[in-house]
Amino acid sequence: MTDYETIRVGRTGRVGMITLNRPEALNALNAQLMSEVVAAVEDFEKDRNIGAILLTGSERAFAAGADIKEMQSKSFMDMYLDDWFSAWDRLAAARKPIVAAVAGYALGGGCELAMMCDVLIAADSAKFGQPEIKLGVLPGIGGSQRLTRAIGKAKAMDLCLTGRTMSAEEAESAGLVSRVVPAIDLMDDAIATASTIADMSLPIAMMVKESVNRAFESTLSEGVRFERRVFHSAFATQDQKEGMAAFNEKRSPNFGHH
Ligand code: CO8
Repeated sequence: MTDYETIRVGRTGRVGMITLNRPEALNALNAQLMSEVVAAVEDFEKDRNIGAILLTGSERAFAAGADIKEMQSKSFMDMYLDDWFSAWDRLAAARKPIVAAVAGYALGGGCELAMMCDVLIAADSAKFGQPEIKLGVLPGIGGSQRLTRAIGKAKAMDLCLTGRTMSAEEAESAGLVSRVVPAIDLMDDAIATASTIADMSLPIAMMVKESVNRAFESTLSEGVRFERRVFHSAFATQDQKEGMAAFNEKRSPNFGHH
């Protein structure tokens, strides 16, 4: 397995695990961490024995944002020519489901990273926010778009314009997170959730992710049409035959992921 310096990578069953690991900087996202996370995700994407990815940080911080020390002295052309942080788009484009397990700070790029994932499980200690405005910048890896789609304009404006943080409880009632669990249960819950997804048929789970995401990128009628075509194509898989046979035979399905 590749040697990484800013993340830890492992697997449990069919779940690929990525843990952000820059404790000295509250997991601030620097360029190295971005390349390592993206490389690890892309390795899991290619691996047929992986059905879902779990991304997490530490108890204190999922990630406290993009690395301010790394960015401070950069010029407009440094950022523009390098298309700084555009590689995160490759994580957002991952086709296998990604579960984010968030404890502590998920601020700025950390909140944006969590929002690129598909199922967001928050510890009751989690704090979300887009405080970039306090640094004289603004969200830069999708926050102004994904947050607004997730929680609506009024709350997104409030968070992005004041830079305040939002508790896990508020984030759940606003629709940002899938569910909140006691901090002590976070990893067990997130692993169980990722394992449940990973044990579903892989092609169908990928189709589900693609179809739900379509809701953000198309009109309702286009999205419904897309879903219908994907639904029809599910009947080309062995897993559809197995899933429906198992139901009718009153047993658990044994998906072969093809
Ligand atoms: N970048 C770099 N270092 C950080 C960051 C960060 N985002 N956050 C924390 N650290 C470092 C601190 O500097 C400190 O290091 P040191 O011990 O060397 O001084 C260490 O982590 C511990 O942090 P604190 O001592 O500050 O810990 P506290 O518990 O007192 O406070 C907070 C925790 C409240 C999370 C505080 O650290 C904080 O406010 N951090 C910054 C949060 C922030 O503003 N995040 C947004 C960053 S900008 C961004 O994310 C833009 C994304 C889009 C980029 C797109 C480019 C195209």
